[in-house]
Amino acid sequence: MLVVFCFTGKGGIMFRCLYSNKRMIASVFCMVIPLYLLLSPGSVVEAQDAGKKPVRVNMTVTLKFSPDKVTVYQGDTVEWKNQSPFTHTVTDDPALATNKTDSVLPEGAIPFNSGNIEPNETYRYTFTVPGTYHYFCIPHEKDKMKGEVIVVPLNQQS
Ligand SMILES: [Cu+2]
Repeated sequence: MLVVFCFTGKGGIMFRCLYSNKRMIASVFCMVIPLYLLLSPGSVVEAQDAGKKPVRVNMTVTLKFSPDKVTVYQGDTVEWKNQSPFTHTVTDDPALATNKTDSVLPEGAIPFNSGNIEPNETYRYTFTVPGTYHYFCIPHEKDKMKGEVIVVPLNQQS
C-alpha cells in the first residue's frame, strides 16, 4: 500500500492513502505507521544514523588526542586523523600496554589496535559495545598520549 502524508495549511496532518478503497482501514494504517516510527527507538535511531558523519579526534604534534575525551552513541564511528609528522596508533588492548591501566574496555568489548597511522592518515573504529574505553598510542604511551571514549547505549538516547 502506498501511503502519502499531506501537511495541511492549518497545521494539522491529513493522511491520504492511494490504491485503496477501504478508507477506514487505510486511515488506521496511516495512524499506526507514524506512531510506530515515533515510539520504536530502533527505527528512530536508524533514521538519525543515516548519513551520520564520524566523530573526529585529531592526533597532534604535541602528542595528544584532541579532544582527549568524546562521548558517542552505540554504533557511532570515531575517526582519528594524524595531523602530526609522527607515527601514532589508536590502541585499546591491555596486552599491548606497558601500563595495563592505560587500556580500559567495557565487558564484552574486543581489544582493538589501529596499527601505525602515518602523517595525514586516518583510522576509523565503530563502537558497538556501550561503556567506557581508555585507549593510548603505542609509541607515545610513555608520553601519556591517551584518550577516552564513552559509548552511550542506544536505549539511553534522549
Ligand atoms: Cu602517538
